[in-house]
Amino acid sequence: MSRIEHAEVFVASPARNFVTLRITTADGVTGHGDATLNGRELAVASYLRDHVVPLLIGRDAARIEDTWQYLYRGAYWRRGPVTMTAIAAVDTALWDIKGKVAGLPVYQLLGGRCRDGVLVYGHASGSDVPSLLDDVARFREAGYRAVRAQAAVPGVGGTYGVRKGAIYEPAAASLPDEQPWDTEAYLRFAPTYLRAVRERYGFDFHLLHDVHHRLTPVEAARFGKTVEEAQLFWMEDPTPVENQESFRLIRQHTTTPIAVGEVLNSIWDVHHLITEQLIDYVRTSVVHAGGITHLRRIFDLAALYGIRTGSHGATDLSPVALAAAVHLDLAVPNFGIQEYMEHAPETMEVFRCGVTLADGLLNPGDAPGLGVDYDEKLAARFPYNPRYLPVARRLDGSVHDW
Ligand code: EZ4
Ligand code: CO
Repeated sequence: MSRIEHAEVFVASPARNFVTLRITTADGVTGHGDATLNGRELAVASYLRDHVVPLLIGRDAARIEDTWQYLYRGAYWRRGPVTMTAIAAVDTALWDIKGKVAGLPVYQLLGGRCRDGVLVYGHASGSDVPSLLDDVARFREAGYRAVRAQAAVPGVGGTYGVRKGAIYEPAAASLPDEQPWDTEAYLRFAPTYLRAVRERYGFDFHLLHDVHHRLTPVEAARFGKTVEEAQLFWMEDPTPVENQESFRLIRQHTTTPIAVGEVLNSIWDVHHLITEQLIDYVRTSVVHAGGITHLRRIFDLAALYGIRTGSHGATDLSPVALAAAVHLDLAVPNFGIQEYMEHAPETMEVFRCGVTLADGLLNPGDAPGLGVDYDEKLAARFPYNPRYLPVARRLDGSVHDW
């Protein structure tokens, strides 16, 4: 038996903030887990340092499921992004350790490969339609088989998903940026650029779009219907997800596939969406939905209903979360697609990660465990940098979903 000897929480900002858990066993084996919750990082760091690490010391590192149950049920207070991200970090680190102890990559422990590689989509965006079209071409030339398209709504500043520099980063190093939102302008404009992408480049690649919770159910139904001719792979988060039943209305009006789940944290948060077949892709992630153990449980439930996976994978999920996602994506039968954004060079220097991209597919490599190392000495040169995600306001000044 290999006992957990210590566990450390690192908070650093190599290009952006990441919270990373490292667990070390008495035999000197280390495992890493991502614990990053964008804009609320220190809450998870404290949950781990102050409440979870003392429970880990002396535990058998091999008992992954038992540790998950102990942390989940043992807290009494359940679910929610802070709790589930903290449990996820422990779970991911223990899978990493189990792989290293076995001398096997984690996907082998999960049942082995179901596919040759993990299909990803890249994020094309533009400040107008011509620049979006150029960006789509850039991804196609780089070998991507699937591209998400987002463009700034004319006359409305701050539309979700438009990259300013080389790396997309919506969180501001200040109080939250307040961005205006005009639903009617978006509903008029977004279908025109999705159509323009298809007119220019045809249909032999997957096209995706993220609505980012901005519409009401009936607006989302209208949007889905309007864009049917663009044959989207999915429209993502068409409406806020708290009311799972509201997706039935969207479903009744359009065949545009629906993807939901990046802000959800547990199987109970998606269970109605799945069992009522109200969505097509479940977007819960390793880091925000309880780790590999719990995400596998969600994916298995989804498989019963013909729903495929499409995990969240923006740059605020660290390379540890990306590697864990790729191992799981490789091993589940109902994999759909994986979101992928390139990390900044500073991030990749701190997290040395074996995941590679070729021909639009990711592969995790065959190193034992997750295949990611964390250089804490280098990380210490990038201190935590408090940042907030933006807040959206309607034209009348009232708060909207960002
Ligand atoms: O806005 O991860 O599909 N991807 C997304 C992301 C989220 C960020 C929030 O931290 O919606 O870009
Ligand atoms: Co999204």
